[in-house]
Amino acid sequence: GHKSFVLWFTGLSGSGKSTVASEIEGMLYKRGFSTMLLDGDNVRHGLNHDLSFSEKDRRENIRRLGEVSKLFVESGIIVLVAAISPIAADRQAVRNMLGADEFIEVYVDCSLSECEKRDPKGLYKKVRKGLIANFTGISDPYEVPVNAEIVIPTESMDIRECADRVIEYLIINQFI
Ligand code: GGZ
Repeated sequence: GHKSFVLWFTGLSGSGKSTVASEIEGMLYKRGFSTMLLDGDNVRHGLNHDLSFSEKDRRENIRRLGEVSKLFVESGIIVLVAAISPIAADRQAVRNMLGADEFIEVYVDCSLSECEKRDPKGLYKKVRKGLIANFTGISDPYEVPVNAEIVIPTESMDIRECADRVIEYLIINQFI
């Protein structure tokens, strides 16, 4: 069988992490692979419902997503994680925990102005009204990855092209 791994999608709210991850999950399914998609926003309603958006709790959010990913990887499943994961050191900690050959960082690259224009959940509007504090990219930091294995520019490429780029990476590097 193949070696399992984690595709870790990082990027701003509204950058397209969940959309691209779920497109890729569908493509992997068609190729016969078992997958698990962990979405930060969803996991925060269950396993991580005790966590806020403070720096400390975001770190704990990422740590738990990493630990859960590791369990799935050990069972042979391909894991896709979509979480803002704004702090480089927190992403690096997951990379170290998993082993370099099991962690594929995917930077979902989209400018703040485009994310704000999309505003799929109306969150940026609320932020501008002063209703949400510590919002990533506006009143909270986002550290752009400098060592991501894959960069997908969701502003200039459509979802399908972005997903294809990731699948190509996996094939070329013999992950699938
Ligand atoms: C950032 C926030 C915040 C604040 C609520 N900052 O685009 P979404 O809505 O669906 O996804 C975002 C989600 C972020 O959860 P993560 O677990 O991915 O974040 S992190 O990795 O930083 O722990 C957004 C919503 O929650 N949201 N408040 N203040 N995003």
